[in-house]
Amino acid sequence: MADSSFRVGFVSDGPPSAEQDAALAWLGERDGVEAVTVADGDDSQGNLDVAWWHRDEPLADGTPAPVTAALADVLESGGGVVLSLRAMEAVTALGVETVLPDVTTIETVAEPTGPLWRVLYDDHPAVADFETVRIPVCDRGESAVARYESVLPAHGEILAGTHCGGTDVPQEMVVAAWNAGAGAVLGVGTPLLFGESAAPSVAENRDRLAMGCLRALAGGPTQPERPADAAAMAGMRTRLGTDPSRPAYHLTPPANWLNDPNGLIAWNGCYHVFYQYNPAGPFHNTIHWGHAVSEDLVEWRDEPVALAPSPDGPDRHGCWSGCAVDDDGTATALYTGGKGRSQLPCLATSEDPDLREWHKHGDNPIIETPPADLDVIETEHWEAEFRDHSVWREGDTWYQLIGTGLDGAGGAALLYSSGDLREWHYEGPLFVGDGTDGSVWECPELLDLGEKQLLHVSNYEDVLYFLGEFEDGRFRADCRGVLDHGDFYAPQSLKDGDRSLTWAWLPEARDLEAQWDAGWSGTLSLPRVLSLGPDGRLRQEPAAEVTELRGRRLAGPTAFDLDSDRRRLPATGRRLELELELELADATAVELSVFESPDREEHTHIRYTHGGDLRVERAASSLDNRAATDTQGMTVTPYDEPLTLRAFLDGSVVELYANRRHCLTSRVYPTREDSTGLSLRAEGGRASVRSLSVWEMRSAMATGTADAASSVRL
Ligand code: DQQ
Repeated sequence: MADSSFRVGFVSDGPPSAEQDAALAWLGERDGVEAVTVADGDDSQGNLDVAWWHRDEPLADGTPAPVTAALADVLESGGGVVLSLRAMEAVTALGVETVLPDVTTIETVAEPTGPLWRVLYDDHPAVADFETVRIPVCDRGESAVARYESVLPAHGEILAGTHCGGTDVPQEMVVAAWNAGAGAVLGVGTPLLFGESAAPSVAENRDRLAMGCLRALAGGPTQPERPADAAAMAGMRTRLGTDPSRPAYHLTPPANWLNDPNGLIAWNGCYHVFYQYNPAGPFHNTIHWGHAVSEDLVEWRDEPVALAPSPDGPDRHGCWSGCAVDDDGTATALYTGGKGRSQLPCLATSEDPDLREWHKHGDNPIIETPPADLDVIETEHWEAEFRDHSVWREGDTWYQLIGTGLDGAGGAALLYSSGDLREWHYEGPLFVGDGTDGSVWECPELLDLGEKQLLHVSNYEDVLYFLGEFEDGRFRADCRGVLDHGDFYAPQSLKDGDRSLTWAWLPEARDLEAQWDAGWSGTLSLPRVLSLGPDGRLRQEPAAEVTELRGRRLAGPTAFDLDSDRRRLPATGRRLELELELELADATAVELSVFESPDREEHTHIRYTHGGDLRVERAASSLDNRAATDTQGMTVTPYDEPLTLRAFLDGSVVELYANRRHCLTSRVYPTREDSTGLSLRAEGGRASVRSLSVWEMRSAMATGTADAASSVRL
C-alpha cells in the first residue's frame, strides 16, 4: 500500500443479517478504509486489498460458490482474506486447508471474551496496537463461533487461544493464519460482534482488533507459518532466548509445550530424544512428537516434528507417549493414539537414517481393545485408562508394557508379547499396585540393572520404582522408592551399551497463565545413569558427559568451616553446577541458598538437616505469585557418610543429586535480574564444607540468528 488507506471488500452472501448490516456500517465509518460490497456477480472486487467475509449464520450448504470465487480472485491477485465468525469454515472451500475447525456453534457470551494471543506472535500487525495478549472483544450476546479445539489445521498456524472471564482457555483456538499463493487468509472465529453493545473498553478492543486484522491482511499478506525446519525452530529458540527462566543446558522445546520424553533411541551414531509436543502453544493439547538430536549428549539440535496426529486416523487427537526400538535395522515407534475417548497403541516405522520421516502402519491401532478379562478403569475422558508403551526384545520375542488402572486394585503394568511388533498376545499383568500406589500407572518401564530389574511407574504424583526380579512374565519387588522427590515425571530410558540413560519431564511449577506468558512450558531432566550400587541399592548419577557442559570454574576447589554467619560464595549465575561435600559436625542443619538476590528478597533454600533430611524451600523463590511456594523434601540415607551434593541450576531448574543415590528436582522462578547469588550458613553449631566447586554451565541447544528469530515474527 502506498499510504495507510486501503480498500476492503465486504462480502455479501445473500440477504444481509442484522449482524452483517452492523459490521458493514461499522466498516463504513473507519478512517482510511474504502469499503465496497462484494456481491454475487459483482466484479467490484478488482483491486481490493482485503476481502472480509463476516458470517454469523451456519453454513448449512457449505460456502456459496460465488463467495468462494470472489475470495479466490482476491487471493490470486495477492490480496488478503479475513474470515470472521462462521466464515472461518470456508478455508477448506478455498483450498487452503484440509482440516475444518472442529467446533462450530452458537455460544452465549456473558463475560468479556476474546483472543488469547500467542507471545511468539505478539508483534503480529493485527495486535501491534495492544500491550496485552489478552484481548476481550465481546461481553454479551449470542454469537456464532468457529475454532480448532482438539485438532490443528494441517496448513495453517494458530495465532490465538481464548481468554474468557479473566481465565485463559488456550485450547479454544480462535485465530489461525494461512498463506495461499500470493495471498493470505486470517480466520477469526472469536465472537467479534458489531450488532451488540459492549462495555466501552471491550468495544474499543473489538474495533482495534478488527481493524488490526483487516490492515494486517491488506498491508502484506504473508502470515506466520508453523516453524517446520531446523532454522525456523532455532528462530523460535532465539526469540525466547532472553527469558532468564528458560533452561539452557536442559533440553527444552524450541517454544510451546513439552511433556514426556518418548522414543529414546541411539541410531546411526546419534542420540534421538522425541518428546510430547504441542506446536500450538505452551499448553497440553494436540500432542505431536517433537524431536531433538545429539551426537555426544552435550550439544543438541532441534529437528522437525516427527509424528503428527492424522486427522482420519486413530491418533486424530494426539500421538501420546511411546517408545522406539530397532527392529533389525528399521526404527519402529509404538505410541498411544488418541481419538475421542479411546486411546490405543499405534505403530510407525522410519527408513530415514535421521529419523525425520515416519510412516504410520496401515492397520493401526495394533491392539484394538484392552484385555477383556480386566476391569480397566473408565473415566469421563477415557473409555479405558490404557496407554504408554515400552518395548524390549529377549531372543526372538518382543515384550511390551502398557500402563493402566484396574477397578478395585489400582495402578498396573500389563505385559504383552509379540514375534513381529504388530500382532500382540496379552500375557497378564506384570505387576499390580497394592491399592495405595495410585489408581492409574502411566509410562511403566522395566530396566535390567544386572542382578536386579527396576520397574518404574508414574502415578500422577510420583515416579515410583520397584527393585526386584522379572521372571515368567511376572515382577516380584524386593524394595521400592521414589525416583525423584520433586518436579519429575514420566521418565523413559535409552540403552546405551552397558548403561541406561534416563530422562524425565520436569513440569512447570507455575500456573497456566505464567506458562502462556513465557511462550514455552516443560523441560527435560539431565540424562541420568541408573544402576545398582555394590549394596544392591539404586544409584542415580548424571551421565558422565554432563561434565563436558562445564565452562569456567567460578569457585573452588575449596574447603572451609561454616557457622551461623552467612558466607556468600564468590560465584553468581542462573546456569551453574555446584559440587559440594559437607559434614554437619555439631551443626543441626546447613542451608545452601541459591538464586539469591543481594538483599535476599528472593532466594531458594536447599536445607540439609541432621538425620538426613534434604529439602528445597520455595517460599521466597519468586516474587511472582504465580509460582509454587511449597517445600519439597526427601530423606538422604544412609547417614553414615558426609553429604555429597551435585546441584544443577539452570534458569528455573534446581536438579539435585545427593550421595549419588537420591534426587530432588525443583522448578523455581526468580524474577529479579540480580537473583543469581549463592550463600551458605550453618545452624546450631559448626559444619564443615570439605570441598566445594562451582562452574558456569554452557548452553546445550543451538539457537538461531537474529534473522531466524525475526522470521517467526512478522
Ligand atoms: N502423558 C502422555 C500420556 C501419559 C502422560 C500424554 C504422562 O501418554 O500417560 O501427553 O505424563
